[in-house]
Amino acid sequence: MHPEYNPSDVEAKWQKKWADAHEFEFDIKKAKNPYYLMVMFPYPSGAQLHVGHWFQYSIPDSFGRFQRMRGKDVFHPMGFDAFGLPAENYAIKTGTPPAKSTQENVDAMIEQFKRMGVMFDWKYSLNTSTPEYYRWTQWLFLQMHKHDLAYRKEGNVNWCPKDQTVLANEQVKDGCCERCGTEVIQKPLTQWYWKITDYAQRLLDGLENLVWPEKTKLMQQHWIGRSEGAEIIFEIANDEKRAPWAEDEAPSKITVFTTRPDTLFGVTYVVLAPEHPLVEKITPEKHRGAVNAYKEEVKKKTEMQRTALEKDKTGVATGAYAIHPVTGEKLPIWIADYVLMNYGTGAVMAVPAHDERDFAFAKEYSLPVIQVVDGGDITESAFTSEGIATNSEFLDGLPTKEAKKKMIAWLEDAEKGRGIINYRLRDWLVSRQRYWGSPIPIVYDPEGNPHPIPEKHLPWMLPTDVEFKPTGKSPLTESKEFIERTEKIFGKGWTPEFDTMDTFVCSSFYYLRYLASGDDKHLIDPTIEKKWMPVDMYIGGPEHATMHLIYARFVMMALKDFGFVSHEEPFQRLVHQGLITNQGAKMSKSKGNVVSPDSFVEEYGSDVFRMYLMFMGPFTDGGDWSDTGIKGIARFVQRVWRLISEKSDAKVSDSRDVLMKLHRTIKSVTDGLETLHFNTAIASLMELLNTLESQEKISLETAQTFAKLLSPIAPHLAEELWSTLGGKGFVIDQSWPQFDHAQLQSDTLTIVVQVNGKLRGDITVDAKAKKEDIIAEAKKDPNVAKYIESGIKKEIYVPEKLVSFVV
Ligand code: ANZ
Repeated sequence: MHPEYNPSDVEAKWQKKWADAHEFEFDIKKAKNPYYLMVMFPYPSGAQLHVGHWFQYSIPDSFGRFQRMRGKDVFHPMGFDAFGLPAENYAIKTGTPPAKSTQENVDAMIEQFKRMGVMFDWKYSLNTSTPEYYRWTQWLFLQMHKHDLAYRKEGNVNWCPKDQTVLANEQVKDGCCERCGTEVIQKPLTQWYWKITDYAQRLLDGLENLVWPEKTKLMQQHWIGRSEGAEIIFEIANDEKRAPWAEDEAPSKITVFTTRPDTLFGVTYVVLAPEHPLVEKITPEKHRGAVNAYKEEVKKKTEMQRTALEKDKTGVATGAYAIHPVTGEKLPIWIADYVLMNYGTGAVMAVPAHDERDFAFAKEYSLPVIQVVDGGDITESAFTSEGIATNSEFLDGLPTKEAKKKMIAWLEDAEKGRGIINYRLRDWLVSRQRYWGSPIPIVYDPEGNPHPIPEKHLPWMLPTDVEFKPTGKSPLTESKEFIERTEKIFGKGWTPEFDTMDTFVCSSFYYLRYLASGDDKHLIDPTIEKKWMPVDMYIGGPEHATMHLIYARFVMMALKDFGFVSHEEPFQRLVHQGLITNQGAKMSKSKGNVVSPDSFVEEYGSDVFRMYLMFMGPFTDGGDWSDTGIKGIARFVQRVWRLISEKSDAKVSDSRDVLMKLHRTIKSVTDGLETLHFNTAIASLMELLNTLESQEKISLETAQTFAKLLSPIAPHLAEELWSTLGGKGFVIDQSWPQFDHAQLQSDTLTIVVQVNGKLRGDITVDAKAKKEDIIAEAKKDPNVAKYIESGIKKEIYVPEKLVSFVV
């Protein structure tokens, strides 16, 4: 009788054996059959790894182990996204300098990762806040600058009053700071941007060949927001009572962006965004009071409040008029907050009959509504679908698509407009007024002109003589050392750029730096890039659908254009893990509902804990935490241990039924792991266990196969089983079991027999039996026989399933 399986001894033993044998040390140069597996790296936030981390990191490790046993050289590195607000806020709270607390947290996390038994080779790790890493963040900035993709612009930016920093559009969620939830305000500032908009079309086109969740691709499409339409020029009516301006400054036209040029004959007024620079110039004296008062009111609203469809429409007339480009009719010019300055041209031709917001506005202010598309009713609401043009002179009778084309051709001909493609995507605002980030490698001459810092000065060190508390000004302005360093290198009166970079810059290329570990000469060696990129499987949360996952694609494309990499897309296959919740809520420290895995790992071992998380449901679904089922998994482990240690026998061979069950299990575990349905893989191993337990003895070969199948999902247990069975080397170095098609089929079939549609019995026949023999057999069944005595009118045979008699 073997003793109970003791996970904590066994797991420590195998972790040591793996380490002693350098089992998971990797060599990217030697690998022959590369498979690059990446999981989005964590923030070292000081928290202990919680259940959600275990879910996110231990399960992909199982996928990696599976690919390794299938003969792939699996490169599965892990690093730390260490710059940014979480680490900085933690440092502020605890009073330790972020460099120190970050390093402590990283070390603590590495220890916890080791307890999981994951295959990471820490030699390939990275930490984005170290000078070795951020010199490349800065190098990337210089490359962007060199290729005219980095520029400085003054404008209204999103400002978080709590975090005291600028935010990119992507970091504003429903008008609030994505990190702290504070309502974001607009603030005029001069900031650095990267021209991601130059890549809008390529970012859209590239999506097609990626094996990504459809929903994520749709979110990116929506974020990039391609609209085909036209810019149309409306002359401004020359009105005596207009605002006084010098003759040469006279604004003469408004350009609008529309996706429905076919509705041009239905325009009844024109709307400018309240911030539009023309407003001041066209508004006659008499209307200025009302216009300015309205502009003040609008300043208080967030973009979200302004654009909500269901909100009451507000606006004021400017008193100026525009001229319809075709009919020459005079149209009033209004300002209204539903028109935004930062989309299209900040001006709209309003077609109340066919646009909901224009419809609501026209009803509110009693403006005319003219139907120009047939096919729907406009008494209650606008008709926004396509239809047939009407009331539209030369467009009449044309379906919408053709009417658009014809209208654009007319406008281009008359030089009153042109067809254009508009994207919702905005350039990426990369500067931040915070301490804990990579300094932007720019210095200013005494006249204030920016100059890139020559590469030989990289890494451009983040100074340490700084109070890192946020004050609204960049904390780096306080560093004496930073200012002195700049003057020493560049000359008297020169100043450094005080802003640091958005942390999304750090994570936009880290997939390349894992492959360039220790290389401080190149971003990445081109032969290695060719061999390893793109990442074969990237796993991470769906919350990164737009930010990180668009930035990384943009940076890879730009690096390809600069000649540093050969591929254009970083991540070929993408999977989002589900969320582990606690009573329905996301686990987070601030909510105080974080579940620590420690006591469970202590009691049951890390294999049981990992398997239990897998068993909660499909990896992509996540689930609600509850510990009620963990004992069931622990029992499974003990049963497997007993089975293998007590029943396996080298002298025994298995029955046909046992072999069939085994091969069916190999098939379903393989399918389950390939598709990340670890729960079904475990369920079929449980069924196999039931079958094997019912045998007197099982063959050594079957027992060994069981250990191999278990190896990706319960790595320590599997090693222990393997060595108990006398297996050579590590089980993780064995090749993955193959199933035999011939063994999947049973020798016999069970056929049900019906009489007049009612079930009357079932028969067992040879799998190769002929139709006639099966029917004859069915007739002989005693229960069937008594119902067919009266004589059979019809016989039906559904192969491998049923025989049906009609009497
Ligand atoms: C006339 C029109 C008629 C429009 C019609 C729609 C339907 P997407 O598809 O999102 O690109 N628009 C343009 N610029 C705007 C701005 N700065 N703020 C608010 N709305 C703006 O939307 C383009 C449409 O949104 C444009 O087409 C314009 O209204 C409006 F039957 O022009 B349309």
